[in-house]
Amino acid sequence: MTSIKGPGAAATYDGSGLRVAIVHARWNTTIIDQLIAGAKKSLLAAGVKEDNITLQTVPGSYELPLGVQRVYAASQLQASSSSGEGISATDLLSASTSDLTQSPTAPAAGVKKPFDAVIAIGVLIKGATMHFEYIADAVSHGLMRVQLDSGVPVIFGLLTVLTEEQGLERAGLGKSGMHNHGEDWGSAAVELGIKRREWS
Ligand code: DLZ
Repeated sequence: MTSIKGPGAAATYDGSGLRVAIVHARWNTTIIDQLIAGAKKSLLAAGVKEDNITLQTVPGSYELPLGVQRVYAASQLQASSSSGEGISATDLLSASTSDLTQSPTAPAAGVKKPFDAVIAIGVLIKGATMHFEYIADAVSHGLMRVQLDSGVPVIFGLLTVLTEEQGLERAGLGKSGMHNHGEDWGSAAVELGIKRREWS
């Protein structure tokens, strides 16, 4: 019997005008790398230009909410400045909370606009202590908070798995033939990036 689980029939969205950031943790890299590849595959398939996909890393999943918040704030700052250069440490540090809540404005010619969506990717694997539960809870709430406070779609790419095998399966590296969940996250970023504009 085929499973009824999953995101439902795929709709097609034109991502050619979108800018997307992927902020990922470095713990459990084998799984993370595959999830990033899956997300990028869907973004590119939807027409998002390679140039408009930015990768940023943080040490572990616990750092994801801050990473997403600062990367998005820095992109807003760049859009309102005239330089349009890549995200610098100075941009990240100087972006204020008010930068996060500004409504999107048209950037000057040649300047990159703020990200239309951010995908947060991390892999938490349960250990012998309560560490997993605390981080999973904090990161889930933190990412939702950034999303609702800023208005930018934050795609929840945090795997909270009980075993390494469960993580490998969800990255499409297992024996069961389960698909790479990163692909779903790329598609979700495109859909929400487009819909966010319609909802603005
Ligand atoms: C410390 C830790 C542990 C034990 N496990 C994971 C994990 O499975 N996945 C992950 O992304 N990060 C883990 N970390 C690191 C924390 O997320 C965080 O980076 C550190 O506690 C420093 O704040």
